[in-house]
Amino acid sequence: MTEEAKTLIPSRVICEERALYQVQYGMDSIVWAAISGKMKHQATGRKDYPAVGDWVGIEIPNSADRAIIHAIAPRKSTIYRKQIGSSSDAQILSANVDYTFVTTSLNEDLSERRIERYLAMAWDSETSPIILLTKADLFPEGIDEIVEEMKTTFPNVPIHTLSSDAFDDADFFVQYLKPGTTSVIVGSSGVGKSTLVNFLTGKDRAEDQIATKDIREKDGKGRHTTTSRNLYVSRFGGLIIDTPGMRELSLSDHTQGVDTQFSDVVELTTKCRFSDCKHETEPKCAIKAAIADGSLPLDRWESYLKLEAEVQHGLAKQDKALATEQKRQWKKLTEAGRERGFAKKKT
Ligand SMILES: Nc1nc2c(ncn2[C@@H]2O[C@H](COP(=O)(O)OP(=O)(O)OP(=O)(O)O)[C@@H](O)[C@H]2O)c(=O)[nH]1
Ligand SMILES: [Mg+2]
Ligand SMILES: [Zn+2]
Repeated sequence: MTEEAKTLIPSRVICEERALYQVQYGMDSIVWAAISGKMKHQATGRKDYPAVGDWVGIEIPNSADRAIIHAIAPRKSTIYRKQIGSSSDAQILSANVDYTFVTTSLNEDLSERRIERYLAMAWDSETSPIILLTKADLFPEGIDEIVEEMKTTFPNVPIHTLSSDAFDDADFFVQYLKPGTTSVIVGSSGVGKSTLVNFLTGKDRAEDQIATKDIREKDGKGRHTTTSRNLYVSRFGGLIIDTPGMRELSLSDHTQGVDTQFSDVVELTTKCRFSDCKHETEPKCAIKAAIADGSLPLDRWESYLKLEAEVQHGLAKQDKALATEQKRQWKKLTEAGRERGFAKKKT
C-alpha cells in the first residue's frame, strides 16, 4: 500500500517525550506514536518534527501497540525559542495556540523585563498574550500599585491577578478558554503554572493531578517540577498546555514581537526629521517631542531602548554562532575539495 492510499486518522499531539508523542484521536482515545521513517528522513530541522498542539495524521498498525505519525498539518501558530550558541535551529514549544498566559509570581522576583520577553515571544508566535500575576495571597500589600504600573508598561495586554485559594473567583478564564481554542501557560519555574492548570482542568480534587512542588518563597527560586509539555481539556471546554518553567528566554529571534509590543514607539521613530535619528540631540525628533508633551511616558521609551539593546545583543550573539557554523561548514567543504583535488593530482 502506498503512503497516499493509507487512511490517516486525524489526531492531536498532547504530550511530547523525547522522540515519542502521545496523541489523542476520536473522542478520547490516546496512543503513543513515533514519526514514520520517511518523515524522519525528510526532516531538515526541528520544525519538521511534531510538537504539542500539532494536528497530525496517524496510522495505527494492527500488529503494533504504537501508532505512526505520517504527516503534520500546517500550523496556525508556532511558539518557538531559539537556542543561542548551540545551533540556529529553533525549538518549537507548542503549535496551534490562540492564547499565551504569561505567568509570573507577585514576589520579589517579579520582573517587567522578563515579562517583556515572554510577550515578545507570544506576539512573534501570533498568539494573544495575557499576563497572570500569581500568589496574590502572599503579597496583600501594594498589589493595586503593581497592577497599575504594569498597565502603563503593557497597555495592550490584559492583566489578571490570581491566588490559589481564590481560583473560583477567577471567572475571567471563561472568555479565553472557549471551546475550540488552545492556550499555553508559560513562565518561570515555581510561579504556580501547574497549580493553576490543575484547577482549570478540575484535577485539583482528582487523583490524577499534575505534580506541583514548593519553592523557596524568599528568593523565588523553584526547582523544575514539570518536565514535559502537556495538553489538557479545561473545565471551560478550551484546551490548555502546561509547560516546564523556562530558565532563560532569549529575545534574539523575537524582534518582530518587540516591534509589535512597541508599535506606537516604532511609529513615532518614523516621524523624526532624520531617518537615522538617534533621538538624542537631533532637531525635530518625534520621540523627544512626545516625551516632552507627555504622550510617550519616559518609562516606556526606556523599556523600549533596553529591550531593543537586548535584541541587538542577542542578534549579534546569534550572528556569531551562525558565522562559526558557516566557517565550520566552509572548512568541511574546502577540506573535501582539497581532498578531491589531491586525489585528482594523484591519478
Ligand atoms: N501561596 C500560594 N502558593 C501557590 C499559589 N499557586 C501555587 N502555589 C505554590 O507554589 C508552588 C509551585 O507551584 P507549581 O504549580 O508547581 O509551579 P510551576 O509553575 O508549575 O513550576 P514548574 O513546573 O517547575 O515550572 C507549589 O508549592 C504551589 O502550591 C498561590 O496562589 N499562592
Ligand atoms: Mg509545573
Ligand atoms: Zn528622533
